[in-house]
Amino acid sequence: MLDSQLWAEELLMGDFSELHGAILNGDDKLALRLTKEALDKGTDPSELITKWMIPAMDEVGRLFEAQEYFVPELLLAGRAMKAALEPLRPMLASGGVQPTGRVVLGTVQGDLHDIGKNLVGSMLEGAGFKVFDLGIDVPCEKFLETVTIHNPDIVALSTLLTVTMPEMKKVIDALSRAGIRNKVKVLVGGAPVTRDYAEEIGADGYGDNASSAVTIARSLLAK
Ligand code: B12
Repeated sequence: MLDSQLWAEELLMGDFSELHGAILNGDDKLALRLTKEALDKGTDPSELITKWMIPAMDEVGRLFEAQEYFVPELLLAGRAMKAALEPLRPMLASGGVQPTGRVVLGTVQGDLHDIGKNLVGSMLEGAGFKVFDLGIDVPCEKFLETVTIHNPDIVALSTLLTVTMPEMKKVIDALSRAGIRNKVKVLVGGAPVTRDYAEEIGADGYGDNASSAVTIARSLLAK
């Protein structure tokens, strides 16, 4: 391929390594500015998220495991990621379609991670779902109470910590004990969660990213 052709392709795809670096270095102001600039140039929001922003957080996780980063760096990177996602959220959620279903969403008790959950929530909203986001560190009883009040089609549970994975089963068991398990589908996800684990705890669906969350949520509604 000609050099000029390669150059043109690169230009078309955009090089947002500076945004990647801003998140990695926990610079929230720079991350926000670069995201806004990228959007002004007409960059596809999902390309920004999947090709540059999520890989930055993966790299943060790798550095944390390697003990090159510690909790303060995790916090700063998380803050920069959130800042960069802010102008993207309305775009993800602007599907403009009629409500297709109702979802109660939350990060389970003991877990404070919410960046991935928020992305899942925005994508579901973009696909026309009405989302009740209960936030982070949500006790099992709160999920139960909200399901009873809002009568959703789906309860979507997120966790990033291995130690809080059993909380997902606790929610499913509580729904069963309350006699409402057959009224609602349970969708689970988050980095340590696997399809096998989802099956093992009796969840109805599992997704490993925000767009698969939408596909699976739609297929659960069709069942
Ligand atoms: C940022 C971060 C933090 C921030 C969180 C800020 C925030 N507001 O969320 C802070 C600093 C608070 C934090 C704290 C801790 N963290 Co932390 N953190 C991370 C980090 C670097 C990035 C997470 C992230 O945002 N990823 C980007 C998003 C977009 O991806 P995601 O969350 O995986 O979500 C996607 C999918 O999983 C999926 N998904 C997510 N939820 C759902 C739900 C459904 C229903 C579906 C279908 C899909 C789905 O779709 C999402 C979008 O594509 C990860 C490393 C990593 N690479 O994951 C460690 C990581 C998760 N943290 C870790 C640890 C150990 C901790 C601490 C215990 C550290 C400490 N010693 O204090 C504490 C725990 C605090 C607590 N009680 O929760 C470990 C967990 C290890 C484990 N398996 O248990 C990790 C993996 C780092 C590591 N490699 O060791 N952390």
